[in-house]
Amino acid sequence: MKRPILIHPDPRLKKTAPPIADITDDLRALADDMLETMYAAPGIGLAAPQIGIDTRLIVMDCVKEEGAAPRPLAMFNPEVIAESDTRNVYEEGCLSIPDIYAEVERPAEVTVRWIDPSGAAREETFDGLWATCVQHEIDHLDGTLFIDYLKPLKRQLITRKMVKLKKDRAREKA
Ligand code: K1U
Ligand code: ZN
Repeated sequence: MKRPILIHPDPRLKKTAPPIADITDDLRALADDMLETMYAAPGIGLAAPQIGIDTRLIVMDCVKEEGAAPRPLAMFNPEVIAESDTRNVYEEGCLSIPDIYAEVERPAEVTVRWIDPSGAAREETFDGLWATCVQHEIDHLDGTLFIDYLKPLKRQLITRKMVKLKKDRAREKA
């Protein structure tokens, strides 16, 4: 089932989500819903707080090549356990901040540990877009948005745009 995505500003996007104790069938179903929501958006990642769920679950699929097999990942309690000194600048977007893109600098490679839907512990080193995306998604679990890395004036401008977008959307609905 596709879920509605929260738009910034929203207090639920600014919270630190608590860790997951057990991977239940309900959480596996939530991961499936998040992947469906992400692909439909379309996007390359999604974190549970973006659909108003206060838990440490992210999904992503950064396969870009036309015709290549998809690689959906659902990560419970993901954490960065190592990062490279080399850094990468990528123009990021966010499904909670539609149509806004800005350059963000982050470690170029990160090693992430997480629990997969079967309950197994996994570890992998990501680079390129995968590294950018997984850091962006883990940030969501800690209440951080990519605009938090921008200068305050730019962030305020974007926030004002989003307030207007939300008002316009609410008016269209009424
Ligand atoms: O977390 C999110 O809001 C999803 C976000 C992830 C992300 C994008 C770019 C850099 C870092 C993290 C998105 O998916 S925004 C949409 C997007 O980037 C995209 C959409 C369609 C095709 C390709 C990319
Ligand atoms: Zn985002």
